[in-house]
Amino acid sequence: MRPRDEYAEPYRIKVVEPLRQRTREEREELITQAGYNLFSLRAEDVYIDLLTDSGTSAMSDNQWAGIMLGDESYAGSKSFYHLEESVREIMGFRHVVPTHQGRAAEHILMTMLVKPSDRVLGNMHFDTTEGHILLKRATPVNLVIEEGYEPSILHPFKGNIDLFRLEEELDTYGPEKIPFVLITVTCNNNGGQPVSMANIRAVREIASRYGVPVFFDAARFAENAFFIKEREPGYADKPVAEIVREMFSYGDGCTMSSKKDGLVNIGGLLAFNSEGYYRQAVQWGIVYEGFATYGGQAGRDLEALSRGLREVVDEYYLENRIGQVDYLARRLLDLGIPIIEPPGGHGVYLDARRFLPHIPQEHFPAQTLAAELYIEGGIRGVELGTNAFAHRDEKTGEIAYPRLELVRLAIPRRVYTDRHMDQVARALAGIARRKDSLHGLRMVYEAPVLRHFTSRFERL
Ligand code: P70
Repeated sequence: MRPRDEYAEPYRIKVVEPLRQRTREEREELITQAGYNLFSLRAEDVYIDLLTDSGTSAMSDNQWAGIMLGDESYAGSKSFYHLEESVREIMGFRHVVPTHQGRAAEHILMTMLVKPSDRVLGNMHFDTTEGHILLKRATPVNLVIEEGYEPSILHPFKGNIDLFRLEEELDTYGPEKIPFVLITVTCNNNGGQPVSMANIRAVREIASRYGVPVFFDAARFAENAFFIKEREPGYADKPVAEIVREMFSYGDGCTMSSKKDGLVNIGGLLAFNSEGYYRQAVQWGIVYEGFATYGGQAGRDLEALSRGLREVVDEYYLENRIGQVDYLARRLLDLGIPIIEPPGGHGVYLDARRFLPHIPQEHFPAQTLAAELYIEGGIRGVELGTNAFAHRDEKTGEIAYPRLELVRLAIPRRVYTDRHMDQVARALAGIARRKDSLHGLRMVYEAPVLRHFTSRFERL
């Protein structure tokens, strides 16, 4: 990756969407009305929206042209065949089944292969994946290496699977109880951390010895491949496109939310090498999603995705993308603001525990920081801490707090410039100056499940 000041964005801007920043007084009022929960804000009241990198990408002129050329035929759409060609060329999988989102692809994969009391192994299953595994009354097992849980340990591949634990699981439970291993690239839940090629290859080799297939959650596959090129010995001179094909060559297929590295605003897919898996997926796809050649998407969406998959492996695009995340991370580190290091592929994760050490977990330090970031700069991130992950024991009423109190600043692809990143840094510097006056929040409403989307707070 070249230093950030040696190049500019590898695109120019053809369409713009105006942004307005509410005044500080308005923001104070709006966040109070929203119960200090950023999900309850209207998007137009947000100045820089870093809630998610999912479905928020800016499409290229070539993708927009594809929208006009989308073939809306129910069966055998030309756009489906374009997508199939892209998946074959870019990912190397023979068969593709479109779905309306990533979680729908997970639903189909789990319905095909997971039985009650199975164990589904992975580095760290994403929340929706975990949900679908639990719905099959199976157990999600996270085997990420120990370094993956440590915010300040500098390890180049914090998404790697602990191979010793993998082998132990396979040895204890065997292929009767383990339907497959799922490698999530990059590993979202610990900061968008990459998985190395050596680790992927070793997982494949070990799983094969036990006759267990390997799948990918490919939401951010191109970002993972770029990190391999940057950080793994032997890959510096290999084109990212080749690295992507090698990664997927160790898998039997994948699920994918195309709202991330598909560079589109909606959609997902399943892809396989084997005809057997493909037939099974189509069978369930038809029931839940739609016919095999559209799967809950419009033809134009398939067309845009077929083009996005080709654009996302462009190395100038990836250098600029990952370079922007890195740029924000460096600015924050220079200001002494604690973040997960090294930064991952799709965002910067603030460590609220170290930033606001005087606020105990019961007073929601990460939620406090997220709300203050809105007040200070009109910036919206997402809390990944006590609000999202604390568990209350049904019997004792005791609360188990999560290990990490994070605020994720996810960066949409091709949307904001470094000057927007500078505003994020400026807002955090402003909070740092007055942080001792913050006292945390008290929860005044919570829903029985997935409370963080609708919970409400008051300032302490
Ligand atoms: C995100 C979104 C979605 C996702 C993922 C991986 C590795 C599958 C999916 C599901 C979700 C989100 C979180 C907070 C706020 C808004 C949105 N990740 N696998 O931002 O895909 O959404 O298409 O069903 O990251 O990380 P889909």
